Amino acid sequence: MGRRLHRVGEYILHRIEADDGSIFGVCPPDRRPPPTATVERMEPSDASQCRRLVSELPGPVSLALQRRRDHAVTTAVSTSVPLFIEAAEGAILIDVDGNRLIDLGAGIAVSSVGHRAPTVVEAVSNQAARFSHTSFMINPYEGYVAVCERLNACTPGDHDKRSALFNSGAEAVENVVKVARRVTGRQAVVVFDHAYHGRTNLTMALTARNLPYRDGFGPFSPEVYRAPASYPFRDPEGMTGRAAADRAIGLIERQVGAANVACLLIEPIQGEGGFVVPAPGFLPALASWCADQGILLAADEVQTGFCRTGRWFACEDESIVPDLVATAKALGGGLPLSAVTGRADLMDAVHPGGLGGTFGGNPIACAAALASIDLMEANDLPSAARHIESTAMPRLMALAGAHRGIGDVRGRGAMLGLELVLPGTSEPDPSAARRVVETCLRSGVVALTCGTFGNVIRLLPPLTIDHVLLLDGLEVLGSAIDEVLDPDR
Ligand code: PLZ
Repeated sequence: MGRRLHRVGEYILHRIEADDGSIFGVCPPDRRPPPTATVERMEPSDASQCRRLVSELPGPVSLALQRRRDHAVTTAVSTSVPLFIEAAEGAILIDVDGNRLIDLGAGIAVSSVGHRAPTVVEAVSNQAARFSHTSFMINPYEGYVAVCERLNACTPGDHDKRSALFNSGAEAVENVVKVARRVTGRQAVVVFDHAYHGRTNLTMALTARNLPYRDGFGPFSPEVYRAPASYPFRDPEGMTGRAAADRAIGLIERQVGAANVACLLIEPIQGEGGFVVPAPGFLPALASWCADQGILLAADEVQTGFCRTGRWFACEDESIVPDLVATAKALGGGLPLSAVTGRADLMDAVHPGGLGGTFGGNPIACAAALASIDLMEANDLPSAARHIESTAMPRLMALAGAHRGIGDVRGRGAMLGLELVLPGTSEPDPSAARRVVETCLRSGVVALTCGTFGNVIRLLPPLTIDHVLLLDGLEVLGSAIDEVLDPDR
C-alpha cells in the first residue's frame, strides 16, 4: 500500500493507494496511518464519510445499466455523471460498483441536509406507513398546513403570509406568475439575462438560455420581457448595482411601460446562469422601484433558498422583502416539493380554487420537508453554509491567483463558482470547465458546471458535509484545475 501525504492548511490529508488500486481520500479508521499531532483532526467525524474508488469509472455495473438506459430512456434527457447510484449518505454517493464519491452538487442544491438524514428517513417511512396521498384539494392533512406555517415563518419579512404547495420549481414559478397577473390585473412579466426558471412552457419563456432549454420548443408564452442583469465580471468595469438597476429599469420603462408590469421575477443569486452575484445595491434599487410602480417583486429562491447562501434566503443579504417567493429543491429534503409564499392579501386575492394540482404538497414530501426544516434549524445550517464558504473561498482564491484561466471566483455560503476563461481574457472557456469536472470525477468527486456559456464550475455540497471530506474534495478540485489549466507543471 503506497501513501502520499499532503497538507491542506492545518490539516494533513492522507492519500492511500491500496495494492488493489483502490484509493482512500481520507482514511477510514482501519487504514489509519500512525498517529501524529494532526492525525486526530484528519478523521472525518463519521467513518462512512470517505472517498474511495474500487473500480474503473464507470465500473462494469454502471456500464451495464448505461446500456439498458440507452435502449429505454430517451437521449433528450441527458445525464452528466455516468455513474448509477445505489445508496447515499451524508455527502457521499455510493455507486452500483461500490465507489464512494464526494457529492459537491447535492443533486443540484437539493440534499442540503445531507443524503439519507436519519430523521428525514424516519419521517418519510412513518408517513408512507400511514397514507401517501389524498390530494389536499380533496381531503386535507396536517403536514401540508404545517409546511405552509413553517414557510410563512421562515421566508423574508414578518408580514402576514399565505403559502400554496406544488411539486417542482418550475410549477412554483408558474404559480407566482399566475398570482401576480391575477391580483395586479397586469400581464407583463420582467425577467433577466442569464435567468433560469424552469422547462415548462411558461418557464421556458422566462429562462434566458436557448440551448438546451428552449431550442425548437416554441412558441413561448407571451408578455415576457428580458432586462439586463447585474453581472459584475462581465459588466463595464466599476458599474455599481445602482447603475445596473437603472440600466434595467430604463429598458423596462422604454420597452414595456411600468404600468403594464405584473411582476419582476429575479433569482437573488443566479443559479444555472452561472452563480452570478449581483453588485451590491442592484436588488434594493429594483425592489424600491417595484414598490413605487405597484409592480410585485417575486424572488425565485428555488436554488438559493433554505440556508444555501449562508442565510435562510438569499434576499436577506440585502434586506429585500419580496412580495412573492418561489421555493423548491432543498425544501423537500430530497422529495419533490415546491411552494409559493406571499403576502396574505395577494395570495388570498386569487379566486377560490384558482391554484392547485393533484399532487401538490404530497403528504410524504411534506413529512420530509418538516424533518428537513427541523434539521436546518437544529444544526444552524446557515452557519454551516458560511463555514463552507470560509473553508473553500481562500482555496479557490489561491487557485485563481495561480491560474489566469480562472477569471472570477464568486458566490456566497455554499453556492460558490469559478468562471473559467481563456487566459487573460474574459472569453468563456467551457471546454476547460468540462475537463476539470471530468478530471474531478476520475478521482471520485462529483462537481457540476453551469453558466450561460457553460464555463462555470459550481460547488454546492450538502451543507452538512464533513469538514475533512470538504477539504478532500477541494484538494481534488485544485489538482484537477492544476492539471487542466496548467498541464506542463
Ligand atoms: N428556478 C432558480 O435553479 C432548477 C435545473 C436543472 P425544477 N434548476 C436546476 C435542469 O437542467 O433542468 C430551478 C432553478 C431556479 C427554477 C428551477 C426549476 O426547478 O424543480 O427543475 O422545475
